[in-house]
Amino acid sequence: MSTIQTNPIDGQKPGTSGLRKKTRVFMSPHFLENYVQSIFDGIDGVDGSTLVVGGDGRYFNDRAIQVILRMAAANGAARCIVGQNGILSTPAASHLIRKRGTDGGLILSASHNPGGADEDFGLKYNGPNGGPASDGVTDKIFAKTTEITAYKIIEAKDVALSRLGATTLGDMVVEIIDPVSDYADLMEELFDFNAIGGLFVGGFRMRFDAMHAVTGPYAKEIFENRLEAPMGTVAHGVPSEDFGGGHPDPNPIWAKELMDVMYGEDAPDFGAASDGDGDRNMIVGLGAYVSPSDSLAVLADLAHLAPAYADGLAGIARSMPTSGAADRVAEAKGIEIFETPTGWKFFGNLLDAGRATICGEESAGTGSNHVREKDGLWAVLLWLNILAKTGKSVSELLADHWAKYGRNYYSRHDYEAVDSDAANGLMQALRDQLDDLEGASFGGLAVSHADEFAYDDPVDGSHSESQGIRIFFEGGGRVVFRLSGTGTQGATLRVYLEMLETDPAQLHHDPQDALAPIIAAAQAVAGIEERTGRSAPDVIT
Ligand code: VG1
Ligand code: CO
Repeated sequence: MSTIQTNPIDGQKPGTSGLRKKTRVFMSPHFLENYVQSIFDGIDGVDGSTLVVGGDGRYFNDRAIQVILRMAAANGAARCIVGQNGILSTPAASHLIRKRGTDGGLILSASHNPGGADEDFGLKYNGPNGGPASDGVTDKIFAKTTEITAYKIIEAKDVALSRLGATTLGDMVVEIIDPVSDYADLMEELFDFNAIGGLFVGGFRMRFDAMHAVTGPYAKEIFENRLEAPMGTVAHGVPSEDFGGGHPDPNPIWAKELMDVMYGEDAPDFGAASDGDGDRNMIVGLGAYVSPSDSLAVLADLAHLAPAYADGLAGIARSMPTSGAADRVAEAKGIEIFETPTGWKFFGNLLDAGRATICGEESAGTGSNHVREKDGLWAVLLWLNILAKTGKSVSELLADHWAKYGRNYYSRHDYEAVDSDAANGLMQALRDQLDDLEGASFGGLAVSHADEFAYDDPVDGSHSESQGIRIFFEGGGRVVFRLSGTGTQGATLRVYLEMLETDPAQLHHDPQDALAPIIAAAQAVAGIEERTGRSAPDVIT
């Protein structure tokens, strides 16, 4: 074993979901090693521990895993459970951590960010409950990065990641497992596979776009093998190091090919996609794109149609920028609704405590208490289970939902790679004028309330500040301003726009049209163009 002297790494504060950097940063001398040692030290060591290790298969995934394994061995870990060829989707990793009762795991992914030598890489630690490290643990890991002086690693040959079974590395056991089977078994327990399979027997057609990312093998096993959907139901199902040169982000912009199919001639009945690491989902029916916030609300409303949720939900949790659609479902059901900061780590305590059963984010993440991550294929299967049990189409279910609860028109406008000082200046200016906003009017919309979101965890009492600026308008509109914590270049300003509509005659507009007054008010109140030099967002979802 070697102890290698090193120096602290500057400013490597993990963001919304672990540490994300340009791949070349992770590949630079000692960088990955320093961060891995900081994780091990931040969780008080891994002596005698069992860890799950796997990633989304992007460029550098396999090399990084070899380094992590040699370091885990040097730090005294007893066992690492690794997905074959280094592959594990994020929800599958979360499930394995829980199922095998391990001390946590390391997940290698930059999620929906592109992959490749000149693109993005990421690494995060998930704890024994299977969920992303809490803010407290993340702070400890960050503190270690600023004081690290040495890391431990053994010298050894590469582990053959393709060979199933157990081998040893130093004194540590490395167990290579099939990344798909445990996860597919779990899905089969949660959902009514007979009912869903019946859809396909009846001629129901679906297209699942794996976007050249990690869900390909999972989707093929679940849809084409276990549910016997026709071969070819899964598109772009072979994971590639650079996601086929694409941007594995399941939204109408980056999954345009799927949108074109679903809105084209001879479209299938149902379309879905997932992201780089398999935790996000996009749902689109025949000519009916489902916004993630609506998806959360519909799934929460009808989850009892799936066996795992037949007894109802304990509560629903949504991130603050997610629309209020789920709130009215919770109200109608008489169950608790929680509003948390952005990022799945904030749902963990609520799920562990049995307070929430289903959680979701506006960024195409939905999940439940079956794991401690959002789960793309889980959401697709719950939709299919609901379609099978109701016999309705996606557009019928949406229409029913809006008729019953009203429609929260919703959109997110992203301004990417903005100059960091300009973005911070914009946020600070908003912060400074919060007290003066109440009662002020922007393009005819009066502000009813404005604040900066902070969260007190109802389970452990921890407090998180500066989680986004919210401006509420008279009549049910809202805009939220927030800076992304997952980008790797400059700052990304996210502007979340929402408007509640309950008039039955006004439920079928294009969201951008319905939101036009809110969009104008958002631009006016924040001075987006003056401060960032951008006259339009880069991505509208
Ligand atoms: C984004 C999303 C957030 C999500 C996070 C991780 O964070 O807005 O909702 O939890 O990505 O998603 P940010 O800080 O860039 O807005 V992913 O699929 O890692 O795993
Ligand atoms: Co993801």
